[in-house]
Order: sequence, then structure tokens, then C-alpha cells
Amino acid sequence: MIAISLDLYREMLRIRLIEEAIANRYHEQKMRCPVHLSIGQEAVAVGVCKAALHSDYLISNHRAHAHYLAKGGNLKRMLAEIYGKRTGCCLGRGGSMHLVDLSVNMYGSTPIVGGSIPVGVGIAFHTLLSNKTDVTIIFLGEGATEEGVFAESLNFAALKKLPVLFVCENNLYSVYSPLSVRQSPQRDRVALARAHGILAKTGYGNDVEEVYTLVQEAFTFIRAGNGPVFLEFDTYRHREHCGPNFDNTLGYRSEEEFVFWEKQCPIQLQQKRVQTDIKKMQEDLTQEIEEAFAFAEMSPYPSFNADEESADV
Ligand SMILES: Cc1ncc(C[n+]2csc(CCOP(=O)(O)OP(=O)(O)O)c2C)c(N)n1
Ligand SMILES: [Mg+2]
Repeated sequence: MIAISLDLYREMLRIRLIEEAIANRYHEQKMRCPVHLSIGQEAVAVGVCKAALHSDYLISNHRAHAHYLAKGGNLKRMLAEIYGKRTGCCLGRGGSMHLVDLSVNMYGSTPIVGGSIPVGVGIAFHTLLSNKTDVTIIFLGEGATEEGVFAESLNFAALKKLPVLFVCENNLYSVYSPLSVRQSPQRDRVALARAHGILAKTGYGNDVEEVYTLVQEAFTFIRAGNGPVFLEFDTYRHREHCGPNFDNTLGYRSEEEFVFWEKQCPIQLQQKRVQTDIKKMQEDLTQEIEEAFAFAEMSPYPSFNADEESADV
């Protein structure tokens, strides 16, 4: 684990610095799409994607930046997409919530809550029919488990023993609604998955090494042809649901709760395990990020003729 510990730390720090830079510049109004930041939740994205292979498929949701970056997505193309530029991974026509990049097998993110779950199951069905062992990773929030399509997807994936890893990021909230006003306290999502015959476990989503280990075990199980796995990770978003600000003064969540989770910061937790020159690492990352923002800002906007552009970029 020691060799990977530093990689896991660096990737989480990188994603944190990128999203903080997005938050800091958002008021400039050059990024004209909503942004859902994963600040606080980096360990899930990084632990999962670092345990995955390049050939594994990824399906995400509205909170997609960390998933895309951890899977090896291109920072310049992501920022250009958020800036609506033609050098973006979707030619500037998708924005933050529609990141697609087939070069890293990121098959898409969509903001319709739960909508991307059956898309991922469909990809896994294709994989099975093609006799391949690639796993499709489907990231979903705990709110998405309230959509009917979640149950249908579990059923079909279990029935066909599809190579799917469901990763549920339980950050306690769907926008401003806590779990307590949305789901019965007896509604155990892991038990729901198990009731479909799916191997299901929970883990602490702010411990990147715990996530990584659980996901490695899940991949071994899935690649052996045993069917899907469902993992639920407890975590917490630090910023508002959508946008760059903090919102702990709004009243839908308490300051005590926020402070509790802030102290459980996944990056600080991992920092205690790695011996490294953090200052130098931060400087290098900051330089990479500055260059990527400059690239995004200097890139041209899309033209009206989409055919020209796909040939061009
Ligand atoms: C079908 C549908 N219903 C409602 C919304 C509005 N909406 C956007 S994000 C979101 C919260 C989803 O919560 P969760 O799945 O837990 O993800 P989180 O935002 O916490 O990461 C909601 C309700 C939507 N986009 N799609
Ligand atoms: Mg949530």
C-alpha cells in the first residue's frame, strides 16, 4: 500500500486544488454552466478509479469532475468544456455536467438523477455479450437510489450477472434535503442490493485506502464472472450543492455537522500516512492548473457548424 499511498494522496490533492481554483474563479462569470463540486468527497473518486483499469468503463452524474479526473481525464479538456470552448472534451457543448471522453472510457455523465444508472448497466451488458471482463463503474448519489430506475438496474444487473460496480456516494443530502426526510430510517440501501442477490458492502468514504482496498476486492469478484457489486461510501460535500460557495449558514445542515466532517477531510487523513514535500507538490500542481486555465480561456468558442469542429479538434 505504501507505494500507492502517495499516488492516492497526490491525486486527491490535485482534484481539490482544481476544484478550489474553479470555485475561486467562478464569480468571473466566464464559466457559464452550473458546477457541482466534490470538495470533501475526493477519496471515493480516487480510491475507486485508481483501483480500476484504463479499459474499465465509467459512468457518472452531475458531480462528475473528480470522477473524470481520477479516471485519467484530461484537465485542459475538462476546463475548456466548463468554459464552453471547442477544445473541451464535448467540444464545449456539454459543460460541467456532461463530461464524455471515450479516450479514458468515460462514457458520460448526465444530470438527470438516476438517469445514468441504466446506461452503465447497458454498457456492462454489451461487455458481457462481447465476452470481455471490463467492469463498468457507475457512480451515483444516495439520492439516486430513490429513483425507480435504480431498482430496475439492480434487478437486471443481478439477473444477467453483469460486470458492474455500483458506487453509491452517501453524502447525506439531496440538494437541501437530508436523508431523514427522504428515506425511512429502515431503508438500508446495502440490504436492498443484497435482496437482489448482489454482493454489497459499506465503507468509510473519506479513507482513500479503505475505498481502494474494498474496490480492489470488488473488481476481483466481478472479473471472475460473479456478477455485480454494490458499495456504499459515507462522505460529505463541503460546499453548496451547486456552486462555489459554502452554505452552512442556510440552516438545512448544522455548523456542528459541517465542522465534524471538515475535520474528517480525506486529504488531511491521507497526509498523515505519506512522507512527502507537500509544498513542492502543491507548487507543481498549481502550475499545471494555471496552465490548464490559460488553455481554456484562450481556446475559441464553438462555431455553429458542429461537423467542422469534430474534424478540427
Ligand atoms: C430526475 C431528477 N430529479 C431531480 C433533479 C434535481 N437534482 C439535481 S441534483 C439532485 C440531488 C441528487 O442527490 P444525490 O443523488 O444524493 O447526489 P449529490 O448531489 O448528493 O451528489 C437533485 C434532486 C434532477 N436533476 N433529476
Ligand atoms: Mg447525496
